[in-house]
Amino acid sequence: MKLKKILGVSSALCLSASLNAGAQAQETNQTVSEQLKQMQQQFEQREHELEIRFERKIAAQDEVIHSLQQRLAVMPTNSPPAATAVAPTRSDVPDLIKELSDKVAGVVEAQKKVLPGEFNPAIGFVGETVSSYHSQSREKTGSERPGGFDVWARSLELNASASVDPFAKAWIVVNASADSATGESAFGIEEAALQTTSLPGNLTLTAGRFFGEFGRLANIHDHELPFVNRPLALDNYIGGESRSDGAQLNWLVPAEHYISVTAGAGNQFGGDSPNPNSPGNKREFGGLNFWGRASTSFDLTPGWQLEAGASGLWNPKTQDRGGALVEPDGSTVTEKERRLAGLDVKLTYVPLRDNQFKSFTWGTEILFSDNNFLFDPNGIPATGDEFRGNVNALGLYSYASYKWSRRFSAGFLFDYVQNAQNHSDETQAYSPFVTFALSHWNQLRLQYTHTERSAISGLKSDNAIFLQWAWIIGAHSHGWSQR
Ligand SMILES: [Ca+2]
Repeated sequence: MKLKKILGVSSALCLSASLNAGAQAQETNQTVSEQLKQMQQQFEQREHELEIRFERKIAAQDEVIHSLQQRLAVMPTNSPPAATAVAPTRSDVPDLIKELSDKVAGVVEAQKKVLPGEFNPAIGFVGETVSSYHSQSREKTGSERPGGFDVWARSLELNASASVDPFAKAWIVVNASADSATGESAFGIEEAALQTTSLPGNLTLTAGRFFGEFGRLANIHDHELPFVNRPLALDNYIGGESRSDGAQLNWLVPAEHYISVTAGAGNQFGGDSPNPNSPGNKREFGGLNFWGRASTSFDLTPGWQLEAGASGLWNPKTQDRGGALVEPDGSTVTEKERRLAGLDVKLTYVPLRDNQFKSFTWGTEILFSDNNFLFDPNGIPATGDEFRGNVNALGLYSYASYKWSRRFSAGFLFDYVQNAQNHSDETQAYSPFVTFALSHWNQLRLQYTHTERSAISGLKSDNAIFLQWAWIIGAHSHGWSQR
């Protein structure tokens, strides 16, 4: 049974992780206080810089005001004393007054605006190219990219973010991906959302187009993944990134321990292709997607941290997400209700000292899909042979990654997924990878992936090698943090 193999791999990863955890048990309290001290120092330094800048500005303005005052003080001595109460007799006085009032207006205007680019958002660009070799052709792997040698500008991403006002911030991410035939890259809006910053009760509302919170890696962009490709279970059950047009409310539970609870609703959940949500002629309330997540984290020792979460997604009345899928025997499967649950865990080791040079991550997510489908054995609608039924399917991914120097890290990813439409169709993949960070903004990754597919899928097993190169210019709000 394949499940046995999966559990073996997962528990081996877990065992080695917990052995390391015991060894690091002494460092914890010291680490937290050092981190806090560091944060406080950074904050104070920033505050100090701002103070200096502000003081310089004020000093410059004071100088201008002082010189204007001096000129004003000189003016009455040139005029007869009686003239001060009546209209000025000298012909150039009105001109001088106008000049002075213009200068004062200029100073007032300058005080209103501190920096010329103050209202510009922080802008950044990410370029990502994936070069690969696949041993099988596209029709045998089911991929959108060709087999053999390929170079793909997978992600060309422009992002901008700024404060809207004291109560909200906003960001936008537009992304293009090169077409395999034409090489053309058309920009599409991946995210454009507003997030409150000052709601009472530890609440944060996000609205617009954004990546909804589900599990650990569904809501991050491709180039931020800790390995080259999105886990198979996320691609199959969510449909790539967890994009939605809607709203999401987060509540940071006011307890000493970190507990975060999120709930959201939106018109879709998952990328637009290849999983478009058909809106139908008149969408019911149940035609929307509803999702939620609760997560928490624990400090096992000063260096070791455990994060755990549970997520759920429900689309009570799916029209036909992804359209009617035609099986090899001519029958069709149409999704009518979508139900997905997930459990995730991440164990990280980040030492208090030398944390730029050394770290360890073990992450696992298990997904349970239980969708309701309309099955049509003869593939011809409304002939009376159609019936409804549920399909249970299980998917998971588990990876461990170790960083041993500022630039190098390496890891292993295991993937397993049962097709959401047919759980007898199983796929497994094994991917060792090495990451070389030239700098924080420039990163190379080499990965080998062996994929095993069931005969029932009509696809073949294959071997592939990937070289991923990603770089960032300008601001980047969602950087390469430890995932
Ligand atoms: Ca039929």
